Order: sequence, then C-alpha cells, then structure tokens
Amino acid sequence: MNSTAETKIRAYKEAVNKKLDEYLKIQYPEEIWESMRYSVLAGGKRIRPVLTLETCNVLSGSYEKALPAACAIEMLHCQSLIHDDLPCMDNDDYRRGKLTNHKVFGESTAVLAGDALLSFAPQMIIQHTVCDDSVKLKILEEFLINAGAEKLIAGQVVDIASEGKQISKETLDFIHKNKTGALFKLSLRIGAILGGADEKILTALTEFAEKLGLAFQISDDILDETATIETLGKTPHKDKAAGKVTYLSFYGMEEAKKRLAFLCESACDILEEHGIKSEVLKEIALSINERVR
Ligand code: GRG
Repeated sequence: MNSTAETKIRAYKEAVNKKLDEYLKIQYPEEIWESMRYSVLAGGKRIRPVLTLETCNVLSGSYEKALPAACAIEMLHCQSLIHDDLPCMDNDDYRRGKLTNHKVFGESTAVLAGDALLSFAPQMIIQHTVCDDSVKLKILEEFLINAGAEKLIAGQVVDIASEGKQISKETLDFIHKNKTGALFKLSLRIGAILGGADEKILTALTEFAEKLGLAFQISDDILDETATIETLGKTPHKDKAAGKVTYLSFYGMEEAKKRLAFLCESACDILEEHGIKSEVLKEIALSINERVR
C-alpha cells in the first residue's frame, strides 16, 4: 500500500480507537459496559470509520468533525457483529480472533450489549458532533435509516430467510446491498455531508460506496471459502455449511474475482472523474481487491 495513505489510515484508526475507549467508559452496571467494550475494542479493521474520516478530510481539510459519527458507525457495525454471531443467527464462537460476545458474557448480556450500542451510537453523534442542527439531523436520519428495517436489518432478514434455498441474482444483490452495502454507504455519506459535499459529489461518493460495499462482500465470500480461522479471526467455510448462496457459489471463483477487480477499478474511476483526490479512498478500494489475491 502507498506509504502516505498507510500512515494516514493508521492515524485515523488510532484516533477512532482512542475516542471509542473514551466514550465507552465503564459505568454501573459494569457488566453491560464491559460487554460493549469487549466487542468494540476487540480490534477490527476499522474500515468504515476510516472511510468516514477520510471523506470528511478530503472535502474539508480536517477529519475531527466526523470523529463522533465515525465512532458511532463502528459501534453500529460492532452491534451487528454481536447479534450476527448469536446462536439464533449465524452462530459463531469466534470473531476478530477472540471468543464471541455471547460466549464470554452469555446470550442475554450479548443481546443487551448490541441493543445498548445501537442507542448509544446516535447519542454520541448528538452529544459530540460540532455542526449546525440541520446537518446533525440529516446525519442522524442517514444513521437511523441505514441501521434499520429498511436497510441493514432488511438485508439480514432476507439473508436468514434464504438459507438452504436457491435464490435469484436479484435477491442476492438485495442481501449484499443492505447487509453490507448500507454501512459502507452510511460511512461515505456521513463523511461527505460533514465535509460539506455538494449534491454532485455526494452522489459520486454514494456510487463509490455502493461499488466498494459490493466488492467488500464478494471478498468476504471468497475469504470465507479460502482463508483459515487464524487469518479470518472467525470460523471459515460457514456459508457452505449453512447452505447460503453467495457471490462465489452463484458465479464461481473466477467470475467472482473478475467482478471484484472490476468493481474496485470502477470505484477508483469515480474518484478520478470527479476530481476527488484521495489516496486513502483509492488505496482502500485497491486493497479490497488485493485481500483475495
Ligand atoms: C441493526 C438491530 C440491528 C441488527 C443488525 C445482525 C444484523 C442485523 C446484521 C448483520 C450484518 C452483518 C454481520 C453483515 C456482515 C458484514 C461484514 C462483511 C462484516 C465483516 O466486516 P469486517 O471484515 O469486520 O470489516 P472487522 O472485524 O474488521 O470490523
């Protein structure tokens, strides 16, 4: 990876980790905060908050304004992972190379930790974002729509309902667009709104996010098939075992890799076409393709 982009990404991650640690201080009753902290501070690539910070930075020259929202998006992502790992959903014992939340804290606390993160996240946006109220309302709306039954939850519901069934390409696209794509879109859009993007740039970055989200899910599907528990940090080969139709099972390895490369290249083209000069966004797009090579 380009070393300037790498240095910037490292700095963004450090800023996010520090803020998350600060926001999630232990309060009474300790058990719930410990459970929330366990999953949120368990590592993770922090790709979504990095996207938010860089987008705000490239448009406005600073990223700090987007830090509370970037942390909120990571909390939402962690909530979705905690719930996804539960026995009633994807049922996994490992996440980010550690035991899953319910394995350590029990199912009831894991459910509550997810719920708590979901309401604590927008609370952080409200309390800590320094911007006009109209802008705050707009980013909160984006957050709540993407976290809810129209996006993230819709994707998860159709994903679960599709297990063991032959599904159409449209249904597969619907699952990916919502289950994974919604948070990528949210990350870029909130960064862009806080960075003061005009409608044209906001639309371009939304298209960039759509391509990135789909590319990321294709790479995730491929890694589920090819990676080990050590590199993946969670149990591999779960899609096949659950009878899931994935990009890989639908298109085959060669075509899935071709589509992945094409999506990452065309995401970079969008940046170029709109004069969005971000080595970080470009490098993230390229690194999603490189994950599976
Ligand atoms: C919002 C109430 C509410 C529920 C959410 C459980 C659920 C509904 C959705 C699950 C969504 C899900 C787990 C999608 C998978 C997305 C994905 C590819 C996750 C892996 O992301 P990485 O690789 O993980 O960025 P790290 O650990 O690096 O952060």
